[in-house]
Amino acid sequence: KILVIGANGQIGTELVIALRNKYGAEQVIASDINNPAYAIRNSGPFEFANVLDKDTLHHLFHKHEPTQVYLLAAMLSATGEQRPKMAWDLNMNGLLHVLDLAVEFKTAKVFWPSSIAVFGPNSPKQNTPQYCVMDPNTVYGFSKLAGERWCEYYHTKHGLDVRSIRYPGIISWKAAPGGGTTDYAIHIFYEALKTGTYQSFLSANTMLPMMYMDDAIRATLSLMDAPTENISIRSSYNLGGVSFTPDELAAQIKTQMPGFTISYADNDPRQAIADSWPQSIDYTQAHQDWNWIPEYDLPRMTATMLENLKNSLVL
Ligand code: VAH
Repeated sequence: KILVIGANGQIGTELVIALRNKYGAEQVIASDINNPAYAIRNSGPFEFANVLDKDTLHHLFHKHEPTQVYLLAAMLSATGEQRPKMAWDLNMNGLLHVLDLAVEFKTAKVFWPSSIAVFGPNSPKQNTPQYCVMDPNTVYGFSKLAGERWCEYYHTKHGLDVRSIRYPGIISWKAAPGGGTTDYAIHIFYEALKTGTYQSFLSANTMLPMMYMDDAIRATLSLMDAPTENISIRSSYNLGGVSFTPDELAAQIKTQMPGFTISYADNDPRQAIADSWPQSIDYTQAHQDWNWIPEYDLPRMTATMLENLKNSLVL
């Protein structure tokens, strides 16, 4: 069995779908603190779980004896700055509960997402390397940095096969994002189709590392399928896709929707968060260890997002 904790989230929803396609629906237990989202409600088993309630989690591990666990429950960067202590508690103690239970129940593999938010104002901005100065100044960022240290520690001290990816901003349409700084690059597509215009909360030239969800899911499954001897990074792998600015994204949308217009709000608190992050990521290690190559560039991502949103019910 495979247990996905945080199944209702932006990534969790699509991981459940991908894992059910790969292993069979009945093999993948989706769990979350809230009711299952539409996309996963009728496609396989679901369990309520609050990742901070270790007793409930213990019961789930005992009942299902998962061979793999994917922990996606977390509070993202923007929301984390509004509720810093809750973000720290959820992101840190949720991970520690899962690491402890995975050791206790001898779970074969654990996946835990980190983020390019682990880099900070003094990290190199271009082609940010796997190892460099990391001074994240958001609770989300340093909770992910501390989480990486815990993952490596549980691998070293307990032999736990825990694997992790520093996701860039992820663009998708199947499930809404929750409180991220990069979410402008999702909202823009909904607004383009609904109203033909979008006011970006990040400034025109804010360059950020991004990735279309299908690439992110493929990277995750590639990492988890790789032979353990190929895994040279037990903190978290840098992962890159495509970097762009709001202005570049708007220009790409205009190639398909000539009437689309973008405007820019100023002094949104998320601007400072974005300015503390890298602009592009060096993912050499992921390429060397498990052959990572992104497949979605900006034109393909834009065309795919518009096409799917036009046909979906969410507008
Ligand atoms: C956020 N989408 O904005 C997340 C991600 C790199 C960005 O961690 O917080």
